[in-house]
Amino acid sequence: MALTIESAQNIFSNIQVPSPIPATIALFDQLGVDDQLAYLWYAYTEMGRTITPAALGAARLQLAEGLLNQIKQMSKEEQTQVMRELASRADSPISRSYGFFSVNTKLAFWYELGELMKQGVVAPIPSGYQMSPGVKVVLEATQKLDEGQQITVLRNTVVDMGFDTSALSPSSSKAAAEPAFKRSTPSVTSVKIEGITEPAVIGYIEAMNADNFDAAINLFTTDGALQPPFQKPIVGHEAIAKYMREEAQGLNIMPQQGICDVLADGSKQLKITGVVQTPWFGVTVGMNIAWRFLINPQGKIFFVAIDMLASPQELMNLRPV
Ligand code: 45D
Repeated sequence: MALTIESAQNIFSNIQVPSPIPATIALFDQLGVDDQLAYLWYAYTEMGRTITPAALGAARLQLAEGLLNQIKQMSKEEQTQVMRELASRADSPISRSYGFFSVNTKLAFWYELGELMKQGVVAPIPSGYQMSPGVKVVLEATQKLDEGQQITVLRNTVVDMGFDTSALSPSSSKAAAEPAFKRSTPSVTSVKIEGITEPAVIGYIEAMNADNFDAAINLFTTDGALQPPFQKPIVGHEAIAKYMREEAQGLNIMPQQGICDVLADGSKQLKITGVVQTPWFGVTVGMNIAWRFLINPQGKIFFVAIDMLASPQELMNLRPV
């Protein structure tokens, strides 16, 4: 029987617990634009976890510098207007430029803007702003999340901002080369996963921890797919490699335990849980993650889904009870 991505997406789905992250973002999406900006300011400044600026690097800041310099020269009212354009995904020059940024450049841009707000160079909240009750609802929902979930909400709201450039022809965008993320902590080298010996999986984790994406890609079938949290599968070596260069640099991946089911045709389904750290927050925030692998009879990765766990208890619950 040929493997299909549709069927692979459903492996181990009998035990998946819905993540509270999309529900929190849905609440955020219902807020007005000024409330969204205020929410992000409170959520970011009161989260108690700070970004590791060393992770950014000068090369990445350079990509956002043009926009940041324009904003610095504006009046407070104009600055507020730009932020409203970004949050409402308006079609304006700055919102378009932002829309072409990679995920990490978007985060670097907001990190810098946040620093300028703390210095008083940029207005954090529009003058005369009155908070609506909805902001409190979203903040309270956010406080109930664990830290890894909180930074994922922040990340996803920032990624969704700006004009949606996905339908614009790639030739109109000058996709800048993705700068390297400096690792703030040494990468995890010896990988041991309780219950798992599958070479493709061990090799995948080791390669990802070394930012060796070529080695990771070579473990996939040519039609293989990787499904990031809350996203559609990314199919084929080239697309997966591009995604990894943009979004998987500098991760510390620490799988803990897993299960492996061997099917009649020799293919294998594995579920592994563990903790991942992003270079943005270093060792201070651990995200609880599951990987669901489908390995073909030849030992190649046909599919891997990366899921955010709903709770730390899920790290242990590998089988239905
Ligand atoms: O609007 O095996 C202000 C894959 C106010 C690859 C602000 C993976 C105004 C394969 C505060 C200034 C990658 C899928 C805004 C594994 C305002 C694989 C600023 C998983 C917006 C394991 C806000 C990786 C700011 C994972 C500065 C799960 C917000 C990685 C900054 C997850 C937020 C990484 C930041 C995450 C969030 C990173 C920096 C969740 C970073 C989050």
